[in-house]
Amino acid sequence: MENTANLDRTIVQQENVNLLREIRELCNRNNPEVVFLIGGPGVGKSAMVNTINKALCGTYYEKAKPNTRTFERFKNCGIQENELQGVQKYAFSTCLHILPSIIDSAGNIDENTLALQEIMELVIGGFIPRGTSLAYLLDKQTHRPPGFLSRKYTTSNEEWKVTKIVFVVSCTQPLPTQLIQCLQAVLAAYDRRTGQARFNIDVFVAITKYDLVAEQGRFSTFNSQEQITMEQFLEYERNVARHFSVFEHNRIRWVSYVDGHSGDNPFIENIALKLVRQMMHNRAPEIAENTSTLGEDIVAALLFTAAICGITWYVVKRSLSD
Ligand SMILES: Nc1nc2c(ncn2[C@@H]2O[C@H](COP(=O)(O)OP(=O)(O)OP(=O)(O)O)[C@@H](O)[C@H]2O)c(=O)[nH]1
Ligand SMILES: [Mg+2]
Repeated sequence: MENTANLDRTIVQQENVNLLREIRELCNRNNPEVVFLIGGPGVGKSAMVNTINKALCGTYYEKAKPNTRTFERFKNCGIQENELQGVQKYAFSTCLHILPSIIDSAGNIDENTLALQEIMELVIGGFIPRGTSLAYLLDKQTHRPPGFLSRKYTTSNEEWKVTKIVFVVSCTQPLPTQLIQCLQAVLAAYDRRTGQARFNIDVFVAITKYDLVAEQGRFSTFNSQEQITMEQFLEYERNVARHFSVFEHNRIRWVSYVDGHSGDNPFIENIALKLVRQMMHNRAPEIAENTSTLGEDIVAALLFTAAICGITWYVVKRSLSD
């Protein structure tokens, strides 16, 4: 039994080396992806940042702190070059700047309001400076007409425009259905002039704390009070599928490094590396932008004709008076 477990571990370790190699190959591009973690309080967003950081740099650091209250940015998964160890050092020392950047946010309560939609839009557009408190933004919107923050934050940082979203839910907490609708409303927005979608963003759902599922048999569970059964987990997964129209491969069963897990765990890192690989795949190309509508084309043609007539009239008039 123990031999089988060791064999499994060795196979996964080897697979992780291959994943690191694949991720390095995916670094052959110009700009890093920007991944925005959205979810309710305490679902494990910050633990996820730290786990990705560990899987990609080789050592565990608590980069993202618990009880997040602000919007925090982790450039290149929060890794500094001098932190890279072993295989990871070999893989990424020359392409660290292409690894995805991650935005960790304060947990959102389960609501779908215009105020929250505006905040999400601004974060996605790269308008909210790092370190800005979510409570501050919500407070600013109180008693003010919608659009106040859009007038306050007018400068977008290209480097922080979101390209991928991971909606983080915990299998031990109720699904935040209002928050899901809030995000869906934001992503459904389109340019009223051109009819084109405003955002071209892939959405993934990470179901965290999979280690708390009693029968999963791969991860040790330290907190038996919070445990759920596999049947409950599968029902949760079906519920996620009902509320998100994401394909199965965009749903991830996630486990993070937390206090209970000591030492390296190749199974945890396997999940993290697969997510990073998915994050680094190219998005579907944007439809070529055609900003002019038929009405605008007609107006442009009329203006052009008027200008030609004006010039001709001026030339004729001058030649007659000469
Ligand atoms: N068992 C288990 N616990 C986890 C996992 N991920 C996070 N936790 C625990 O869940 C709690 C909340 O984790 P955080 O990462 O701080 O959650 P968060 O979503 O960032 O929370 P806020 O910043 O408050 O919104 C902590 O006690 C973590 O140790 C996991 O995969 N398994
Ligand atoms: Mg947090």
